[in-house]
Amino acid sequence: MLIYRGLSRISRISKKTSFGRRWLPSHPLLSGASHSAAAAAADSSVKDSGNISLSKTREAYSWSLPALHGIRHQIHHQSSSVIEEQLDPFSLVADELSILAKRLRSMVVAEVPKLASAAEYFFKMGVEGKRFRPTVLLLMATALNVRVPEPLHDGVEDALATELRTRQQCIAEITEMIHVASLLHDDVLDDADTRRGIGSLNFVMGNKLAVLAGDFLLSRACVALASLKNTEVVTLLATVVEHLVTGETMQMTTSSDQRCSMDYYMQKTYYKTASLISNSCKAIALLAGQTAEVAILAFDYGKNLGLAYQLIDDVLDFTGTSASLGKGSLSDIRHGIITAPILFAMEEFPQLRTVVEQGFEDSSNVDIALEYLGKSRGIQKTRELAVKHANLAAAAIDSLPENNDEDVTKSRRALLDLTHRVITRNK
Ligand code: GRG
Repeated sequence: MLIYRGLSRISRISKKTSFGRRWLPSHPLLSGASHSAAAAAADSSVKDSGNISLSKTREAYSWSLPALHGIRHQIHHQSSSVIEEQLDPFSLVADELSILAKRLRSMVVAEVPKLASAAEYFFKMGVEGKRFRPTVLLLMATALNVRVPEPLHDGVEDALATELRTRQQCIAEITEMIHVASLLHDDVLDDADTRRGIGSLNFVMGNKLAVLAGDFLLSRACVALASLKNTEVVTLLATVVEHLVTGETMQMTTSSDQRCSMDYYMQKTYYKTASLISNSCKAIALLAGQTAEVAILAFDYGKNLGLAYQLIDDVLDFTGTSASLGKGSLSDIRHGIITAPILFAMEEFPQLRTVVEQGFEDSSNVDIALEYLGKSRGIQKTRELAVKHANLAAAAIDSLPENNDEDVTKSRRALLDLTHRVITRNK
């Protein structure tokens, strides 16, 4: 599919402004036809979500998928010319990201010194993370740009465009504050000791300050949100916070059936990962005065990109940067969190369910689960599902109303490029 996609992109790009095309049929190896019923159910379950030291063992279970690697290689090869033609999505918004980073640092300044140093912790230069969300949002803002056909009075058009951009940047800032707040609380709940390559805030300053810093960031996000004076946008982002809390609670309070359900997993994944980016994309569209139809396409892009991102994250937790099973941190399974690769493996090997039900406090159960996973197509099927969602995200961009503006075209291309990067990333 991606091979074809790479080619279809090249032809699309050669036509420069034609974004109205859907992907061509899938490559058999990555085909949706091989999707299990569970994957299909998982997909439909999130359709309406908007409304809604194991070294020895690791060696033994070394897993690889040569055919898939071959394809992946071809994806890179095929699309490299495209990428050369395109600007890197992150470079496209690099200057604006620096402005955003500076503004964020000023937005999280607190009165009390301890709270100030806690709140600014992950906004300091070098520990800002991948900035995936603000990049998507700034690109989306440009991708949905509509030029006023009749120029208004001198300077008025520019002033309006500048004001809109500032309001859309504000959405990116709010999104980052909510994201970092959720990371701080998540690390407390998981008793994590590292984050973004440094000590987690709870590890460095203790749980209490980490929770308070998260609350503080949320309150600053609320103030910024209120300043936009747009109740629909306020509702979207307030719902995101509810989703984050719901997703986290779903993860920590599962019954045995829920833990083994792909529907449940996909719903939780939407709440924990995809809701923030999907609703923020929609907010960008609403602020631009776009139609409900375009706002839904923006939402669909964010939702499917977010789901693809998390599915690959779940693969990388098992494989790390290599394709060998057990090379990842195995953090999810060791914490008893069941993700897509294990759920797919369980479809092939129902006996794995007994191991899942026993839990993973006993590390030999982790070894057994890895053994089943290695014999199954769990990793491959998870990748296939991620590809499917990445393609749905790309299809949303393809369905946007035609626009010949050069900046709009570049940003839409960059958003398409991100759908590719999300599924080929290895970190
Ligand atoms: C306080 C809003 C709030 C929520 C409390 C703890 C909790 C409820 C929710 C947890 C949400 C969570 C941490 C979801 C995981 C999302 C995710 C994919 C995080 C990793 O994002 P990256 O890879 O990280 O973009 P960087 O570090 O690059 O920003």
